[in-house]
Amino acid sequence: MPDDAFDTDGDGTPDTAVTVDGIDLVVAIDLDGDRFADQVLRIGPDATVREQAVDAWFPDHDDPGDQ
Ligand SMILES: [Ca+2]
Repeated sequence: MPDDAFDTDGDGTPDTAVTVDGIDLVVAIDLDGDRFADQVLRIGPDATVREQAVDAWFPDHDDPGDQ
């Protein structure tokens, strides 16, 4: 999770990051608290929500040198 991620469940660990990719809003959610996104939702300008593969958005999310 990036430093500006939100703690939506109040446990002190950021679990949700919101960013913009082009004209889409992208929401990355850490479901299990390991600080790596488990679910990525892409919200288009027409408000449709699509789930996106996490690896497509964070291809190097398992790289320990990436933090
Ligand atoms: Ca996780």
